[in-house]
Amino acid sequence: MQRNNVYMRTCRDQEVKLFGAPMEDTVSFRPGTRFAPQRVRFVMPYIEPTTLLGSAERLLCDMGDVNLLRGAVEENLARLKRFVEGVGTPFIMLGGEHTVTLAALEALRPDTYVHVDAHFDLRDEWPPGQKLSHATFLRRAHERLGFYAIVVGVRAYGDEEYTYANGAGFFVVEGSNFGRDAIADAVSTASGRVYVSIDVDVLDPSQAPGVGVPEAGGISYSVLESLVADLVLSLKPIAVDIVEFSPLNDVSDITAVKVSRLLLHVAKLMKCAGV
Ligand SMILES: [Mn+2]
Repeated sequence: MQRNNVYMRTCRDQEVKLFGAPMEDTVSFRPGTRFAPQRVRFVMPYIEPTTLLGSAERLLCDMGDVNLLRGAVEENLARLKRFVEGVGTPFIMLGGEHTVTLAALEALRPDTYVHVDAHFDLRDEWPPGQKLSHATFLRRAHERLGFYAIVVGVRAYGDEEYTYANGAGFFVVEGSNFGRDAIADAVSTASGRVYVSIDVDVLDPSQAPGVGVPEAGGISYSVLESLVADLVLSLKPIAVDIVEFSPLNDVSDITAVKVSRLLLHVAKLMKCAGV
């Protein structure tokens, strides 16, 4: 198992394991996601560890970043998969581009996958001619693993993606004006071991400019906070990831503070859910 030994430490039972997956090898628009774990570590000491469910102080155990290469997609996914197999659930993985989720899914093989994202990431090729990228990873994952998926917040996609999601029987909660009833309906269809992936671009770009592929018209941070609470408390996921934060595109840490707070929120929820 390859790790960055600078941060590696043994985690206590009452802590939630966190590790960075700073992979950025298939970016099609704005670069910078590989710096996300570093920026979150920079911001974290300065924000209060307060969540909707009380303090998350000393709840996270930072295991550092998985040691990756640059531009080696398959090798990096193999390293991430080995790391996930070794680290054991539950954990929170901080990307990196969304492709890192493919490695976690291959390692964990959940029954239900929850995709919170402005995009489906279900292209067959993106850019045209490229089979494996941040915009195709969910299609590759589903072809290989065949899980059931719940998709929340999609608002920017191609027809082929919607068709694939329908054909695969995914539960889709589209757009940004869904209510808690729609989420309750979606959650009621889940079964077995659940994995939750949160792409920060589900937020409106005015609230989260620091992403690789911004799309107008997203949800607010407070909606995301309550959505994630509903998902984690009812589904008790074995692991959660937060991906696509791009510090190079952030302004005044607007996105960095949200990702940091979301991280604390997810850790607290996982503890409260008893996962
Ligand atoms: Mn995505």
